[in-house]
Amino acid sequence: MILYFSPLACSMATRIAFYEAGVDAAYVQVDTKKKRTETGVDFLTINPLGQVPALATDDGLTITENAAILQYVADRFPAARLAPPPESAERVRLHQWLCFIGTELHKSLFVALLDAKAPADARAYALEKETSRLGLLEAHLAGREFLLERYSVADAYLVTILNWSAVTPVNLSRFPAVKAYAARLRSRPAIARAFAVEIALYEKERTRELRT
Ligand SMILES: N[C@@H](CCC(=O)N[C@@H](CS)C(=O)NCC(=O)O)C(=O)O
Repeated sequence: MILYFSPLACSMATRIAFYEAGVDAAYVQVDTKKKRTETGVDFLTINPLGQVPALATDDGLTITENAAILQYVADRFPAARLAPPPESAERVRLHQWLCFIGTELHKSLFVALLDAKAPADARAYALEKETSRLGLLEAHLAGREFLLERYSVADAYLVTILNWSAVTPVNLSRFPAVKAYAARLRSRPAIARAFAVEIALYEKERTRELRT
């Protein structure tokens, strides 16, 4: 299995899922600005949108979209218990949280704040979503360890996205349960390992960009 990723991007959630499941996947780094893989392949031939993550499976599928990839990985390696059983009520909740993270947090709140080329109005509009979106999460996470009854791929995705608050005006101090959750999850071995690997790759990429 090959994960096409970019350091510290949303694709890190799938790396975390692989580490949790003890899967020996291959990782191919993508320059999402140039749309090329580190091996020189035109990434648009793999994902026409040029976005990570993309997952090439051993049986010949290419899957895009975090919600689909994360559930595929969880179902492919059920012993790791990264998702509730298919068709259970908890599985519906997992799907709900994956969609919430992907649309309400990742796209609505964070994308404009991470894009240096986004107009000031777009950034302000995005930041207006902070109170309602993170407020909902705050109410849900107060007194809970994970998004669901137990750890799942939704937590891997959420901790990846919340990390972006460090480089945006999103202020987690206003949401103490969310802040504590993110700090707690970051000490989970698979998550700490994924962060260590991807921070090193991110810094390497930045150094290379500054030199060129
Ligand atoms: N809807 C996609 C969005 C993926 C996405 O936005 N990926 C970002 C990195 S976090 C990306 O590749 N951005 C580069 C681009 O949009 O050109 C998903 O949920 O997987």
